[in-house]
Amino acid sequence: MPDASHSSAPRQLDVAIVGAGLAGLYAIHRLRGIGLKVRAYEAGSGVGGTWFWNRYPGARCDVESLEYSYSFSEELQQEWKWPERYGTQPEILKYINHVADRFDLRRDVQLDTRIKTALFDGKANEWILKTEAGEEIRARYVVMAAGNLSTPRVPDFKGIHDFKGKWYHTGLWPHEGVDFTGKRVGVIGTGSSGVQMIPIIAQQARHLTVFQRTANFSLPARNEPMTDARERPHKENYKARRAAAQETPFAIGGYPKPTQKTLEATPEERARIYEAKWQEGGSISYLYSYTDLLVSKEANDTASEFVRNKIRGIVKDPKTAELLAPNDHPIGTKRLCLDTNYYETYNRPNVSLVGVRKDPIEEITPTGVRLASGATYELDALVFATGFDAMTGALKEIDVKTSDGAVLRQHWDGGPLTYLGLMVSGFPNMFVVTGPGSPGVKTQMIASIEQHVDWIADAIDYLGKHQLDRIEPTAKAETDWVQHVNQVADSTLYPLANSWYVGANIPGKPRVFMPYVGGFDRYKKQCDAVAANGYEGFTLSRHEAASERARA
Ligand code: N01
Repeated sequence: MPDASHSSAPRQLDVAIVGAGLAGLYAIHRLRGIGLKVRAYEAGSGVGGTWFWNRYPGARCDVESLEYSYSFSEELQQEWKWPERYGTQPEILKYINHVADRFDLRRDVQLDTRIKTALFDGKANEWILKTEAGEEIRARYVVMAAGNLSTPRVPDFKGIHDFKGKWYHTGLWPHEGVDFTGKRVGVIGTGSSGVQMIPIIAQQARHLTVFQRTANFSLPARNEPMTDARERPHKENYKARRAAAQETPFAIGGYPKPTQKTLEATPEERARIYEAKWQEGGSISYLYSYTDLLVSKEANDTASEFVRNKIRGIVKDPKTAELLAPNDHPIGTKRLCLDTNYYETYNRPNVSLVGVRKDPIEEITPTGVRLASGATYELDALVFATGFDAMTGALKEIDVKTSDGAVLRQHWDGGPLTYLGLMVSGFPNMFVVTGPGSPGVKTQMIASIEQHVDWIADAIDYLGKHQLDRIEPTAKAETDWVQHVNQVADSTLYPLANSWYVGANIPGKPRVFMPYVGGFDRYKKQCDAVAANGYEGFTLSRHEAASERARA
């Protein structure tokens, strides 16, 4: 059972971890392994982070289950049986709970505990965290494992609180589930969450109205029960496959690297390749068709148009098909969705699509939705698949400060600044897992989590072995890294899309490209080189208070 005791005396730790999702749990395991006293603080009433909260119908990972899992234990990866090609939310949550039990992680997890403030006391050289309930925790280091898509966002629609029916957000889904049988349901948002949920809700609802601002590209997932033919060769070579995945940009193995430029192939060859990938299912394979799909607009147009034509072929009503065919961003520059019967769903008589780009939602009325044109839609239930305050939301919700007067919200006022996505200048001993400036969200997330946490654990271990106790990036290293992250993004097509990668879904959020899109392989080499060169770009020091404590 988790220890949920809330003591009144400050708790003293080596490392306080914020969050007990996939990142926080691995951090407990890894940091404990080097002899540190650690504890993770989790706002939810269970472990699992994203997979604890996102329980909407059809929630499933779009990275294959044999890839989307921890690699740190060969026994674990051999023993765990994934029932399907892609893991469902309940299955992934079951796996995470299994890991928590198997590695005895729960005794260092405190559930139902939201961290509200984090203050670095420079004199004492320690972080002081305070929980919502007023508990105080002191720790030499803090690891922010609070997630990138963990701050759900419902747009500030007028009238929302007067809606008489029930409304839901995908990221805060009721644990008991929701039965939409016989109801008139509205879904706002057609990102990955909406695309997964819409076909399932359509099967239950009397009528489903989808409000779409931006049409998104989606490819068939081609999910199926796990076959021996898929599982056996993978498990026979698990270690080698994991190592090979680390040599790829997305940290996902099994797809041969492209060698040819798009326009070097004939139109017939391209059509054949795209069709094969469409039939195979999965997004990485499609984006790996040619070397330049994410850097050349002309090249990308061919892959985008192939999918648009597929949509036109599937959706029977030509007007609906055209509305669903994305035309404002190159394929892959917003998160490429994977679906099961998404476009087919619009052929159902009980489903209608409403474009709200030209005619935006004006207000939520007590009985439904009203658009700027005055058009109204009567609804019994409303679902917001409207996304998250991505990448910076969770850290900005915590009041992070130092005794020198640094305030994280101010430091990040113009967009997030980090060195390697791992640390922030002016905030010593605070590590971030898969944060802005890291490739995390553009990769198989668990691979990035393991790489980040391993790097952090090695850094803390290095400090201890060299009688040091403070690490902080220099302002120059941070500036140079942010510049590099932007330059790399600008050399691709990514910035052309209004995505959450640039904060476009949050009105007023500074438009800054947040993830590092240079690839996991390149990033890992850079992190390894920095460490091998004595933590280049970081200032490492021994603090006086610590020296005094040691002498006492
Ligand atoms: O959120 P999103 P999500 N009026 O931000 C629309 C991961 N994930 O929860 O594009 C009308 O992508 C918004 O429109 P627009 C994955 O990384 C993974 O779906 O801003 N519409 C958009 O259509 C993913 O990328 C998996 O114009 C409004 C939608 O809401 C990330 O989570 C599954 C609006 C939000 O889409 C987030 O996905 C699920 C407004 N005022 C999620 N405001 C898998 O692994 C927003 N929208 C499969």
